[in-house]
Amino acid sequence: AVLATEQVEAPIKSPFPVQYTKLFINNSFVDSVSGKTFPSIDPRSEEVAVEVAQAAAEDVDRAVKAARKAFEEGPWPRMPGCERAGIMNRIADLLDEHKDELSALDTLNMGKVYDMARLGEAPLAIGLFRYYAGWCDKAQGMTLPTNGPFHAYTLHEPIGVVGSILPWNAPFYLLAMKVAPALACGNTIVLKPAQQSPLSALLIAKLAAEAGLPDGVLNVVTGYGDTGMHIASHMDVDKVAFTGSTQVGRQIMQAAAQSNLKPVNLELGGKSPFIIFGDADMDAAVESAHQAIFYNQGQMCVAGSRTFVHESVYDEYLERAKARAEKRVVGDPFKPGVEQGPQADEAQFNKVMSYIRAGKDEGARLITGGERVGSKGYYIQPTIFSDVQDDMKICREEIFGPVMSVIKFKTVEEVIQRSNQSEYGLGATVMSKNVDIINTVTRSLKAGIVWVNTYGILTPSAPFGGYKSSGFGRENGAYALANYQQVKSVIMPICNPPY
Ligand code: TXE
Repeated sequence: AVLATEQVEAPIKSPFPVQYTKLFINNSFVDSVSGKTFPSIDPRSEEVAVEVAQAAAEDVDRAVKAARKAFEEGPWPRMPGCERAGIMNRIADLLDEHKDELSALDTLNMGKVYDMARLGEAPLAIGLFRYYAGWCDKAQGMTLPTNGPFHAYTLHEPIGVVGSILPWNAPFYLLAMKVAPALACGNTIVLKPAQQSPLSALLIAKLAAEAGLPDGVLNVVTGYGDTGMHIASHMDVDKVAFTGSTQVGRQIMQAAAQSNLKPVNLELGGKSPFIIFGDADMDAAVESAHQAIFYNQGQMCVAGSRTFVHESVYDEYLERAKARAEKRVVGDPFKPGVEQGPQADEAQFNKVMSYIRAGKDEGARLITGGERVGSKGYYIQPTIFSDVQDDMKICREEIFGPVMSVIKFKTVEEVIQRSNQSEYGLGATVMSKNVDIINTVTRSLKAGIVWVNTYGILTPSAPFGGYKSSGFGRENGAYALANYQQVKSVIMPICNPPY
C-alpha cells in the first residue's frame, strides 16, 4: 500500500470541538443518572478523544418514558402526514447543512475516510429522510372485498415506541435507515448508537429537535451492549430494530421473546460472493472487486468477501488485483486522497489480524499485505489471499476487514452452489456480459441484494436485508414501512338495519 505518513492537519482542528456528549432525552441533553461516562477512542491515535455519558437501565427507562408519553399524548402520531413530512424535510435540510461536521464526527469515532463519509454516505442518509418524508401521507390501508353485507378496511397505525440499536460501520447512514421510516410512520424512538460511534447520533437528534420534532420523539442513549440489552428486553418498547453481529442478533431476539414478544428485525453479518466470469469487463471487475472488499476498511455487512474468479481469467485477475491493492493509499482518514483509514477499534483490529494469521496457517497464498501499518493507530495493509478453499476459516467467517479472499471456479453451476454454501445471504455481485448467465445466477443466489456489473449501489427505494443468518426483515424502500406499522382490520355492516 502507498502510505500517507506525513502529519496532516485535520479539517477540524484539535482540540476537536465535540459539542454533544450527553444523553438526549425529551429534546434535552442530560447526564446519565449515575453520572458515569465511557471513553470514545480515536482509532488513528488509540487515545481517548472524548468522554460520553453512559446509559444504564434507569436512563433507558427515562428515555422509554419520554418516548411513551410522546407516543400516547404528543402530536407526532396524530399529526397529518403532510405536516410530519414538512418536519422530516426540515431535518434533511439541517443534516445537509451540517454534513461536514457529521462526517467528521464519524471519522473521528471510527476512522471512516472523511471524503467518503461526506460525499458518499451523508447524501445517502439525507436522501433517506427525504424519501420517507414522501411516504408520511401515503402509507394508506385498503378497502376490502367481503363475503357478506359488510364494509371492511384496514388502518395502518404506528407501532409505538421503537428501539433502534446501531453498529459503528456507517453510523450516519444506518441511523437514517432506521430512524427515517420509523418517524414517517408516526412512531417514537429510543436509539442506541454503537459505543465506538456515539457522536453523530447526538448531533442528529439535536438537529431534529431544532427542525421541529416534538419532545420525546427521538431519544438517544449512549453506552455499551448492556444499554442495548435494556432496550431489547424492555417491557414498554414495542419493536426493536437491530444491525450488528449475528451473535448479538440472536441475543436480541431472545430478549424480545422473553420480555413482551416485541417484533424484531435484524440486519446481521455477511460473506457475500463477488463473482467474476471470464467474459467480464476486466477493468470494471478489478476495480469493483477492490472497492467491494476494501471500501470502509472492509467493514461493510455487504463486503464482497469471497471473490470467485473464473479459471480463464484467474491469473490475470490476481496480477491486476495485487497491483491495485498495492496502490491503495492508507493513512489519516481526514487527509484528502487517502482511501483507507484505521479499523474502528482495537477489538476489530485484533480480530482482522487473527484472520490473516488463520489464512496463512490454513495454507492460503498471501499475494500482498498481511501486516499492520505503522505502530500507532489500527491501520492494516490491504491484504489479498489467493488459492482460498471453501472450508478455510477466511472463506466461511466474516472477517470485517481489508482482506480479499480469491477463489477459483470453473462452471456456472459450481459457482452458484459454492456461493450459496454459506450461513449468510446478504449481498452478491455478478460480473459478466452474458445475459443468460446473469439471469440464471441472479435468480439462483440466496442473497437479499444482487448487484450486476456494479457493486454497492444503494438507493432509498431498494429494499435491503438478508437471507439465512444475515437476518430478516427489509429496510429501505416501501417494504420497510411494514416494520414500523400495525395493520388493523375494521369491519361494520354496510347498513344496519338494512334498507
Ligand atoms: O458488533 P455488536 P461488534 C459484525 C462484524 C464485526 C462483529 C463484531 O463481523 O466484526 O460483528 O462487531 C450493541 N444486547 N458486524 O462487536 O456487538 C452494541 O453496543 C443489545 C456486522 O461491534 O453486534 C452496538 O450498538 N445490544 C454488522 C451494536 O449492538 C448489544 C455491523 C452492534 O454491536 C449487545 C457491525 C447486547 N447483548 C458488526 N451487545 C453489519 N451487519 O454491518 C452489543 N450490543
